[in-house]
Amino acid sequence: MRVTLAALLACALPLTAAPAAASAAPPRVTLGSVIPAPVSVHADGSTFSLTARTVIESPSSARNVADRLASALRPATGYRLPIMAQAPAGVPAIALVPGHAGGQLGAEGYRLSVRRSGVTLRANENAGLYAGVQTLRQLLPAAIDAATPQRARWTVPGGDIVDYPRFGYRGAMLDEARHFHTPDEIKAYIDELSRFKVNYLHLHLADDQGWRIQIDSWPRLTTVGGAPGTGVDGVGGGYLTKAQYRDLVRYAAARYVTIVPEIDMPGHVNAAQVAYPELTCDGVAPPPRTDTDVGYSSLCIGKEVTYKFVEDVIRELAAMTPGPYLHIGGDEAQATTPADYLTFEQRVLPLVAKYGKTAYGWNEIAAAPAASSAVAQYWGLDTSNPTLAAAVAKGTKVVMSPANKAYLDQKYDPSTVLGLDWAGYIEVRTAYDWDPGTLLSDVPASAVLGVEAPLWSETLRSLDDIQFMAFPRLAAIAELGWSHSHDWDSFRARLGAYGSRWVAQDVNFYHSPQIDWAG
Ligand code: NGO
Repeated sequence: MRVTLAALLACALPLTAAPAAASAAPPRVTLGSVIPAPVSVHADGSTFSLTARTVIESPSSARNVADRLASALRPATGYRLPIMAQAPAGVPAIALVPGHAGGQLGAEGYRLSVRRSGVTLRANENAGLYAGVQTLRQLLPAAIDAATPQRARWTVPGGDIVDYPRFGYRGAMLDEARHFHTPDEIKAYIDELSRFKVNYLHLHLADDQGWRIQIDSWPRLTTVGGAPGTGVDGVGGGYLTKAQYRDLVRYAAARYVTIVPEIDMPGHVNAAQVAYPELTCDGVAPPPRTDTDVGYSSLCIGKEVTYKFVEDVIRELAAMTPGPYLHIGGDEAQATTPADYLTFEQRVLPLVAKYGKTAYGWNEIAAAPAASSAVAQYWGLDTSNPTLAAAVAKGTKVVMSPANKAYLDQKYDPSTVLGLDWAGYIEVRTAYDWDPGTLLSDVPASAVLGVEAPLWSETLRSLDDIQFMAFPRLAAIAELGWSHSHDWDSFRARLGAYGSRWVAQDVNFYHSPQIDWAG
């Protein structure tokens, strides 16, 4: 069922007649109607009303969060919501209180208290205040997400929430190489994923079809590798300039999202070799590729120029990436012999550390001893992986992206037009019903940094396409990363209510038949 904005807004109007049918009733927002599920929720039966008199109280140190909160609430309410250091006596406030919120909350946790007289949000760090703001947004009626003023009663259910994440790494990945997505599209995706407290965005910036990030010392990577027509089926093309990348890093950081750049190697390098034929063993440029085959290209492991190229790329990427991780791919190196693969990884993994970053790669890197100080991203279909387990015993950390559960590019069911199906169909429940800490029987939960939901874009061109595949499954993966509890019936009910928020934001999403979409 497609919920229309008109139906949704009708639900939010206080003066409408009784709903015509039960299915048209507005989802009742309770203190627990939040995705991801908070650690503890105690409703007290009171209600806070956001009105034209409400102010946002914030010290200057939390100004960024206050600005984000105000800009989230102003469009639909039409209220001024001024930000001030101290609310005048008797004026209802949403107060942001950074610092000294208790060790249990860590950097990203928060305490939200909603009373009739006002709302108080406490956290140790601004990241925690921002997480709390996302919770508060979900406690208002869904019409709060509309872009223009709505006539509604803006109430928040009263009580207390204490919340902090299960895992420190909660990621999403977007493939910029198969089809390029513009900075504005990436920003729109960041806006949506940060609502679910996702805190890392991994950008897959190079593959066989295209190269999507400016590297000054190798300019043809983008002038050739990012030229028009360098997408799957010859559609699209484009690349991020350094200025655009830095702007994205800043935009993400203002939403407490850290960018993780990936250059895939030693395989998935056809676009680089088209631009620079010296990166092949015979020095002959291969033809450009716009099909979706994998596993046919390899850097030339025995040539010194390979390592000059790799080091230049790593150095330039590290210099514009404040986050801790730099992803060097390493998957599907079928065109590299196993011995060459080890030679390559033993030399390249330490280069990432040389430029001050933690090396991160697909789980194949676990075969190399140098991966003991790296992070390996598990993308397999199995419930054990001896090579990864052996690396973990020596120190490798793991991010879980099992392709048959966490891959957002896989079709929901056989009728899904977009997407691939090599890992199986992934309906919402399949995306939700697993535990990142225990899925791999030979990897202890203590080695798992968290989860990531990759979105490969062989079949995806527009933002609409991205949203349709990501939502609602990204919400499921985000809950696995954040929440300490796991309950399908509860998630299903909260997701059904959340649908009206995507409607209000005009976000395209899959109306899974597994969910009762309210509104
Ligand atoms: C695989 C492959 C990618 C594909 C993707 C499609 C990994 C890590 N390597 O995942 O090149 O785009 O599947 O689902």
